[in-house]
Amino acid sequence: MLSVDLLPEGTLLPCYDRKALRTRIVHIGFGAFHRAHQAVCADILASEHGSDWGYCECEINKNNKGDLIKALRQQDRLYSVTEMADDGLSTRVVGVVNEALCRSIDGIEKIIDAMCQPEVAIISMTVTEKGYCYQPSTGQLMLDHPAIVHDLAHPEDPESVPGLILAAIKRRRANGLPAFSVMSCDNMPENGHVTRNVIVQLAQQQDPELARYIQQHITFPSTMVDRIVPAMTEQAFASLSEKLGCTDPVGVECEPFFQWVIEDNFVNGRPAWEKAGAELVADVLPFEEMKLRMLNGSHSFLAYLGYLAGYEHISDCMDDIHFQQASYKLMLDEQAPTLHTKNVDLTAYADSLIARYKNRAVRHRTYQIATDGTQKLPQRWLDSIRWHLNNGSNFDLLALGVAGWMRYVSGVDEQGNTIVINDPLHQEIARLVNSSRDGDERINALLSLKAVFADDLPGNTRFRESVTHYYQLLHKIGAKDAVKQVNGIR
Ligand code: NAI
Ligand code: CS2
Repeated sequence: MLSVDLLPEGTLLPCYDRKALRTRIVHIGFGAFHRAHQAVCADILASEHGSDWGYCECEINKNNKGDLIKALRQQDRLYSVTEMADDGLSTRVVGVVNEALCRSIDGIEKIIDAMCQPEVAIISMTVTEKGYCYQPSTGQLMLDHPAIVHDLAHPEDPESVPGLILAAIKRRRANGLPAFSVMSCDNMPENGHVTRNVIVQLAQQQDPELARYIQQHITFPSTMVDRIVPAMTEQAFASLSEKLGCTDPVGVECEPFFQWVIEDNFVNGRPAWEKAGAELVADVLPFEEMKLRMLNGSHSFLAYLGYLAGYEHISDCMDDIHFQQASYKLMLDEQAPTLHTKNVDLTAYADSLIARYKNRAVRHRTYQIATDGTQKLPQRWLDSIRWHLNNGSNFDLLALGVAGWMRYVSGVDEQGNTIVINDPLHQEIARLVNSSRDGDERINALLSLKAVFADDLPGNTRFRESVTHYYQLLHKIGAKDAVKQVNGIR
């Protein structure tokens, strides 16, 4: 358990009156990222600027047993965030969690009650791309998603994120309470639009009048969020305990870098995030596109090919000069030209990303980044590939990435070991893989995943030929040499 008295000298402690905090943001998804990003920003505001914006943290997944929330409550809703640089570390104890709820302990009713407290002005979330129950290739709500099917039948007992937010909006409206803003902090392009779409589409199925109310009264600001926060492994917890002098089951480690760009569109007030380093802008899209394609796009490239090559961490990939150069070229030659970003030095941005990837103190596993590929590929790679197909330009590295993903989800690594595929569509993927022979048949089978490749890409000869070429190359010479070869010719 976190014990503030044992923490090393220099640890930043919440030096503000925690009792004065008010729950004004309800956050869904108390994962590693939120703990190290938005909550830290609120903590800086409370300690340095007298902010009273506190959080109610919620875990709504049915299969989440609530260990984390229990641990958080046991340590007076305090937890630590340790920033790790190659040349040292610094820890802060975050104190802005005012309440913490978990469906399996408290029930969904308590969570809806929390969202309907009069002072709540913002609902935010970090629930991974799959939490939105949408089709990644189209952005549309999946009406056949099991959680959505459930929520349509039982709107008062929601299981999905859109269903939960809708239930709270409905109740607030019925009780005459002011509207809130709904802010996604997940890695999706125009994450505000995605969130609005899924909630409005769900409302339309239940009550078109409620859908109209949402469109008129609720805002869905988009955000670009950036900080590398690896999942905490047993090993990471053990090394964190050594650094802290006590255990912290809620603690996280992350890189020092922090960026948050927020569309300034809130109906019921917001914290002065700009005082803690966030940028409030009118249009987030150029920032999101840049980050998703250059950072997340190169991350996914390193994840699939690096995993196949036997590299456990992103920093291990950086030790291979060909992987380092290939990811840099992917950023600048194949992603940068597709962007609408203006007045940003993209070469400097790419340089800074490589420097961040080299940070050995951050143990960011390729396997972690490789999860949920079906939810990530469209916005990280496929929109850029469409751009190149329209412009007649080269996309060899992106095609190698797609081939690497196909090779990876085939479920066996280059040494013949099983790869456990972690993806919401893993059953569908396994069915396609098991019913196809390796080679062209496998490629065709995986390209038939409409949620990923939509209707256009499977029929595009240039795309198919390029992916097939690199898929064969991966089989022939393996990921390490394939990356070396493609890096050499570009
Ligand atoms: P995590 O695994 O620690 O937390 C995931 C959270 O999402 C958990 O609270 C979980 O309960 C919740 N969740 C997952 N599926 C859900 C569903 N279907 N319905 C409701 N809740 C659900 O992961 P982490 O690191 O917190 O990342 C979460 C998301 O944050 C990422 O997917 C990404 O979109 C965004 N992000 C993460 C960064 C990182 O470096 N970890 C950096 C930038 C953005
Ligand atoms: C990563 C991101 O897991 C992934 O897919 O690419 O979580 C990445 O670490 C963050 O977006 C960095 O801000």
